[in-house]
Amino acid sequence: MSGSGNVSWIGASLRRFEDDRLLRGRGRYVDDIVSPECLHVAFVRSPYARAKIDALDVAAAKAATQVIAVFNGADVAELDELPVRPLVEGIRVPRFPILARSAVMAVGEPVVAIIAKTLNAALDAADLVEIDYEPVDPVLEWKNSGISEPLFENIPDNQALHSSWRAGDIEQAFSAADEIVRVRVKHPRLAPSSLEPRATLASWDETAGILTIWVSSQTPHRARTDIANIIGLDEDKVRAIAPDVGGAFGMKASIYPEDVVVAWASVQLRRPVKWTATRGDDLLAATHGRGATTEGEIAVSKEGELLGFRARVVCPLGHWLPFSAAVPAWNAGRILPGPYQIEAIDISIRGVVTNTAPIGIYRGAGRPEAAMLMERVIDEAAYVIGMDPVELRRRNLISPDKMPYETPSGAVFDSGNYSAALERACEAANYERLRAEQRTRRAQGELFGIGVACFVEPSGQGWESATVRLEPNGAITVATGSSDQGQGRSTAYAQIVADALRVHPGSIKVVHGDTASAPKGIGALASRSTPIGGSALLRAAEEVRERARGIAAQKFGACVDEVALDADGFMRVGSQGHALTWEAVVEIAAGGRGSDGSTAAAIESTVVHHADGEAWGYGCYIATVSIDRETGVPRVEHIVCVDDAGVIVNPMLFEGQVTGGIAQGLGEVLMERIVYDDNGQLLTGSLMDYALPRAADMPSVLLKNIETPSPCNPLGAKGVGEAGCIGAPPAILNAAIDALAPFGVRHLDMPLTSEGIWRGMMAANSKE
Ligand code: SMO
Repeated sequence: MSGSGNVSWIGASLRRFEDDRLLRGRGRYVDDIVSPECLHVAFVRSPYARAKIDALDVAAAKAATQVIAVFNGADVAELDELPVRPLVEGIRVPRFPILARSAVMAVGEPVVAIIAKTLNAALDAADLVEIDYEPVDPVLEWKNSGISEPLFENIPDNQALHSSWRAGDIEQAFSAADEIVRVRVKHPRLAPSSLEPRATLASWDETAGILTIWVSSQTPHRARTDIANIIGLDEDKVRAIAPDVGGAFGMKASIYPEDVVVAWASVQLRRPVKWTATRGDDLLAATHGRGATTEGEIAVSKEGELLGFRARVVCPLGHWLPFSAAVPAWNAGRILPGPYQIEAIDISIRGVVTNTAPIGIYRGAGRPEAAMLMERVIDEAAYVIGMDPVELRRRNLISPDKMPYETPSGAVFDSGNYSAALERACEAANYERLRAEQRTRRAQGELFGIGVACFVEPSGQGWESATVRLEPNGAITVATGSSDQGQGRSTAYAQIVADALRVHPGSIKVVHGDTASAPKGIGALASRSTPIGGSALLRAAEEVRERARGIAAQKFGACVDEVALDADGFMRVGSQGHALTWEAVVEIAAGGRGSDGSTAAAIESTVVHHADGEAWGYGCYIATVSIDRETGVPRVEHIVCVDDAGVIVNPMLFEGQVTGGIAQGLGEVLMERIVYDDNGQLLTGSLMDYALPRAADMPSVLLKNIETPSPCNPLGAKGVGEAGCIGAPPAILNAAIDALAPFGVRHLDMPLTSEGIWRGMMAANSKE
């Protein structure tokens, strides 16, 4: 606990403490954990998108060498189903068995689990399972009418969720408009593609009656609760540990049927059981992201006043619902019309079941869908009324004096200056000069476009927990319910506590991801970890500090408000005496207790912090794109990003988050796409077929920020983890369409493949 001088650790670009270990290959991921006598699982998965199972023969697999057990749907029929958050009223949840019983509903659905002494033995035995399927035509997209055969009895129209938001006089707005502008956006399905695929290891301790499950999860506490409920154990008999997790992006926010099988099999067989997904397993049966079709209609006056907005969002859900299945649709609906002041709205969302892999939350989870629709329709409106797209935005952004602003859909934007973000981005991009450059380059025959996008990013509701402990040996340990998947949380959290306790962040040990040592938490998702998780830590640290101050006051014979804390320790204000160091405080607090061998913390505080409201980050991005006239190959030349994440704990982590988000957003708009054929067969089952962006695809980026503290949490922080993949796609798509404006092209589909762009140019050419 060395002194820290008078520097403030919040706001310092500290290098990540975790990197030395992670970059040297010393990370410990689930698959690295070796358990003696561990069994391995192979799943036999459905080769059909939809089929009845007529017969199942596992005799040969059971008899195979080194095979310990073979389980099918009948064996796990007693287990409960995976839980779904009932976020949207009236949500209808498809019945989903842990292993398929009489029917399969998607390619990749687990049907049989083979448990063997080695993985290869399990995989070999999987080939011996005989299943007779009777294929049925799958439902891959929602059809407005003519549902011939519903997928689930309780969902007769295949529509699992529906909701709407209406405000203002929408009819009046549309009849008063000079122009009504419509756009339609089809989001490709995406694979979240974390570096580490899913992995689960479960170990049943017969003596203690405890099941320990190591799971690559961003929500270990919920994994514990869900696994315990499903397999019928008390929650306190299950310990979940998320060790190092190599990325998650929403894909690891729910447990999967495979996790349940691993946990249940470990209890049944009284042996450790491990399963690690391959990349192919994840492309096939982990949650996908996006996939929505959105339609927007905006009523605009000649002067550029946005009078009214209608939107319809249809989200495919797949054949089972992960815990947060309703989030993308719900977020998209409630966030629209984004950062613009439009009084009259009519927005509806629906989620539909399909014979495909489930769609879950994926970095942004509805925020990118809302931003894309809004930014496309604004650009089209600007084009139709002949106004510069920046100017149209400038006239309609919610003005800072309206903050906090209640949107027509009932969300409350806590703080911010959206216009300042737009002006800052224009300044940083040198917007006027860019337009001049565009005229020059166009005159030379180049296809060069400029795209702007403004967006908002809600960063979570509810609570998170934290414990701060002064250990008897003087160490400071902090534990958080908000776990880490590579974001650098240990460093950022140590900075927050270091500031409150006036110690060096390197002296703080951050513990997370283990239900046995961290207080119950929600987990790391929805951009909430810093605003809510960080605020819980700040408050716990302040409680510890105040208790220590009380001890110091007693020692000095002073009132608490006469005691100040600085890097040397606690001092009586105005006195020249020695400071009482943290070590000394610990000694006093532990006084007497050490003698009975107690290892209880000297001072400890646990706080469950409930956010006062939702902190809304926001930003404005400007992208430039050039397109090769002969081949249609697009090149993103530059992106300027202005983000407001409120108070920034670590600017280097902020930059890392925004840059990574841009890379994922760039993949989304330029190249990524999950493809099923008409029979529901996955055509993008490997990274040879599913295109991820590479380092060389990244344009140069210029990151700027505005710092408006959020009034919703004591840190003043807002989320920024999803910003890059909310702002970058619409800025890039708008830029690509602007590049083709000389052809009269007003629409391009994502992803922006050279083929699609070339066809767009050809089609526009032939119309002339
Ligand atoms: S898509 Mo995030 O993990 O809420």
